[in-house]
Amino acid sequence: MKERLQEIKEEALKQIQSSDDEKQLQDVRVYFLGKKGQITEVLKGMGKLSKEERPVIGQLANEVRDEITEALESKKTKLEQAAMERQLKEESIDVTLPGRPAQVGGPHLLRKVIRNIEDLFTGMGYQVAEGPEVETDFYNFESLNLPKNHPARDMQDSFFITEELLMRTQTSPVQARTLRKHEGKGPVKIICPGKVYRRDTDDATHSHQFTQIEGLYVDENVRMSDLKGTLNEFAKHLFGEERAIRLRPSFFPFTEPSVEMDISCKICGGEGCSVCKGSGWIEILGAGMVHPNVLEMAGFDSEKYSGFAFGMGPERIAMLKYGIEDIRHFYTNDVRFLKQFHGV
Ligand code: 2U9
Repeated sequence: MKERLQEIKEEALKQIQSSDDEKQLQDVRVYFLGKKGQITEVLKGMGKLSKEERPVIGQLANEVRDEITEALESKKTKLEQAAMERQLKEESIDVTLPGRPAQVGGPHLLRKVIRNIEDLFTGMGYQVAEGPEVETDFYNFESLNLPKNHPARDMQDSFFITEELLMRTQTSPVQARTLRKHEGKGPVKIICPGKVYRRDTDDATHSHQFTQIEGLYVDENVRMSDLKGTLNEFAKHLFGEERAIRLRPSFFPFTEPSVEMDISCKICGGEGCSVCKGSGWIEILGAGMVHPNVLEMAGFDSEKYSGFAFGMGPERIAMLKYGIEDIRHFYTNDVRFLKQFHGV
C-alpha cells in the first residue's frame, strides 16, 4: 500500500505539473482526491491491514492527500497569474499610437446659404429680423392684404391650430410686425429668414416645412428701379458676375406690381437645356412694390412712403447652385450628403 500511495503521489504531481488550465486541474483533483478517487480506493483496503500498520498507512495517505492538495493549489495560482499576465499583455494600450481623429461637424448647407444671403444684405444696410412660427391669422394673412375667404389664400394650404392661429406659411408676418413697430416712420430695411409650413405632400421638390428669406425696404421714394438694382446685386453675388436677370410680371396679394425674377442659365449660357427647361432662364424669386393696403394696415402713410419686398426659398437656391435634385436631402440629415458641402 505504501508503494501504491507513493505511485499515486508521483502520478498526481506529474499530471498537475502538465495541466494547462483549470479544467484539467479539476479533473486531476477528482481522479485522485474525489469520493471515488485513487486515494479513497487505497483507504478502502485498510480493513485488511494489521492494527499496527493501519495508523502508519492512514498517516501516509493523509500526507499524500495534503501534498497533492498543496500542489493543486499552487498550480492553480500559477495558472491564474499566467492568465492575468496574458490578458494584461493582450489588452495593454499603446499610448504612442496616434489618436482617432475627432469627427468635426459644421453648419448645415442650408444654414450656410442663409448666412451668405444675410451677409450680402446686412452689407447693404439691412437688419435681420425674426418672429414666431406659430402666427395669428391677422399677421399671416389679413395684414398682408389677404382677407378671410380671399381666393389667393388657396395658394398657401395651411396648418391651422385654431380658427385664429396657424403655423406661418411665409415669413412675411415678421415684416408686417416689424413695420407696425416702426409706428409709421421709415426707413425699415430688414431681411427675415426662417422656417415656414404648408400643407403639402412631400416629394422631390415639395416639403411641408421649408425655409424662406424675405426682404423689405420701406422709405420715402423707394422705387422699382431700387428693387431691380438690389436683385441684380443679389443674383450676381450668389450665382456669379456673368449672370443676367430678367423680371416677369406676376401676382402676389401683398405687392403691386409684382414680378418674378429669373437668372440666365449657367449650364447652357441661355441656349436652352434640361435644367432651364429649354428657356435659357431659371426662376429664382418673387418680388414687387409693397401694396398700399399693406403699408396702411401697418400704420404707414402710403402717399408718403413706398417700398419693395422680395421672397425666396433657400432650398431652391441651394439646389440650383449645387445641383441637388431632391429637397428631402436637406432634412434627412444623412452625413454622406451633408459632408459634401463642408468646404463651401
Ligand atoms: C410685407 C410686404 C410684402 C414678400 C414677398 C414674394 C414676393 C415671393 C415666394 C418666393 C418663393 C416665397 O419661398 S417662396 O415660396 N415669395 O414671391 N414674397 S414679395 O412680400 C411682402 C412681405 C411682407 C409686409
